[in-house]
Amino acid sequence: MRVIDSHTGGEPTRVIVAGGPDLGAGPLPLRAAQLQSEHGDLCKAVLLEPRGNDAMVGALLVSPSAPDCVTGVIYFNPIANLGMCGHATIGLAVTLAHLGRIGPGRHRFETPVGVVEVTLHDAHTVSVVNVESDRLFHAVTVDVPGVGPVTGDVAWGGNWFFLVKQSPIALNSSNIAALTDLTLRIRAALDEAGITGRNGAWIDHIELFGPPADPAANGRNFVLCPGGAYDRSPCGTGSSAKLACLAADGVLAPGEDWVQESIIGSTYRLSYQPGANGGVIPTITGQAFVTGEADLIFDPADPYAKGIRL
Ligand code: PYC
Repeated sequence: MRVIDSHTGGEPTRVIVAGGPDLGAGPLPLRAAQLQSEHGDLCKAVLLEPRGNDAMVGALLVSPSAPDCVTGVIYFNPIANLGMCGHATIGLAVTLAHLGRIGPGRHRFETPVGVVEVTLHDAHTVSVVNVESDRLFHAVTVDVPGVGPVTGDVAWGGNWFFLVKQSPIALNSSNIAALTDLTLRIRAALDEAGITGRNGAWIDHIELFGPPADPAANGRNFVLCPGGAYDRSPCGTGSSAKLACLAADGVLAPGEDWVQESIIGSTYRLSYQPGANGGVIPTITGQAFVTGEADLIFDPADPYAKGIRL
């Protein structure tokens, strides 16, 4: 299997460019479900240690069903598929440019949750116009064992998020273990209380906000990803959910910029336009860098060929 690795604001992406499973040519959401149900072990083997790490997001390139798209793509993490993934879309654009498959300008990628438009500004800088994002619930309070009541919004940005405006723990890198513990507890409390996204969807990402370290930014975040890793980048879909909340609160106007800083200090420049269904159409601009090209080997004699799963 041929892969190209990159990082976007520190968050890794592994694009499978050859040797991935053949999912045929049906509707993309069905092919994504098939990837998870029939090739889940392979997805884990691609991403987990010893080949990768649990922060890594995989991107399987597939034929698009929409004729004007350069590619279809299914994003996955070590436990499941992602609907969309902002950092991985920026990484994918830079990877396709590295391969000479796209040049500067606008391109469309088809994801299982809709088509996203990508503008490659230069070898590293990419803007992504994401799927329409919206806030489903405002100011939901959950009782978090060992912590107390925590209030946040439930919003969609291509994945489901619970967004807490004021993190009870300072957002600095020395607190990453404590922030991970807190967000895992919040997610368990949401599960326990039966709070979900639309149609019972699991809220698998938890996002905490606080003041930025750099005064040029508008805010800092910490994002828990589904497998328990934290996002090194400001999280493209989480930033989209944040824009939906800022718009719903009347805090940010259409076209106005918002600079979102991650827990490691990397940034995205964000803005939105009103969506057709009452939400927002986010634009996320960030930078990615290719870090490697590799042929992955899955040796049947290797006791950890399927990845280390503890
Ligand atoms: O950038 O959307 C994102 C993302 C989701 C999970 C990790 N990164």
